Amino acid sequence: MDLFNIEIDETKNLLPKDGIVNYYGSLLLPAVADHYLTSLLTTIPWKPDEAVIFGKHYLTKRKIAWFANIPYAYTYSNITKRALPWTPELVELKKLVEEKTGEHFNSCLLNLYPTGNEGMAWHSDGEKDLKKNGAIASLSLGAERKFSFRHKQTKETVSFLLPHGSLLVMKGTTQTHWLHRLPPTTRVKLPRVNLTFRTITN
Ligand SMILES: O=C(O)CCC(=O)C(=O)O
Repeated sequence: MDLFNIEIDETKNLLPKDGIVNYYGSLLLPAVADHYLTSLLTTIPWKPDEAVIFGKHYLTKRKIAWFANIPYAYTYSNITKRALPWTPELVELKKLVEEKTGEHFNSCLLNLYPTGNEGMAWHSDGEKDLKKNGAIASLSLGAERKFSFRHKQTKETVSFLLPHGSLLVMKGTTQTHWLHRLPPTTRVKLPRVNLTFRTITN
C-alpha cells in the first residue's frame, strides 16, 4: 500500500530522492476553504482544457483557468493560453500561499474536476515557459483526492490524500525526475478545485 495520509512536518521531504515535495497541511480553516471553493466555482471563467495530440483537437471535462501578473503565454499539450488578470480572491490566496511558503509566484493555473470521473494523467510541469526548478504550490479545495508521484527511471510511486484547504509544494528537481497525476475515482461525486501557483519566465 503506497497511499498514506501525510504527517504534517513542512520540513519533511515526501519524496525519497531526486526532488522535494513539502506538505503544509491545512492552509485554510474549513469555513474559509468553503468560502473560497464556492466563490471560485462561481466567479472563475472556467473553460474545458484543450490538447492537440497527433493533429487532433481534444476538449476535456476538466475545466481550467489561467491567471498571472501580466498576460503571460503558457504552452502545454500544444495549446498556448494567455493569462487573465488576478481576481480579488486569487490575490488573497496567492498572498496566503506566499506567506506560508516563503516563495513568490507570478501566475496560477486553476483546475476544476467536476467529479471523481475527471483526473489528470501522468505528466511533469517542465514546460519551457516555467522557471526551471521553480517552486509550484498546489492548493486543494473541495473533494479530497489521491495525488501520486512516479519516478521517471525507477517507476517508484508515492501517493497522498489532499484534503480540502491543504497546501503542497513541489520544488527542486521534482519535475525533472518525477511525474505526477490525479487518478480518476468513481468514489468521489463532488467537485475539486486545484490552484497551482507558478513562476513564468517568458
Ligand atoms: O489537481 C491537482 O492536484 C494536480 C494538478 C496538476 O497536476 C497540474 O496542474 O500540473
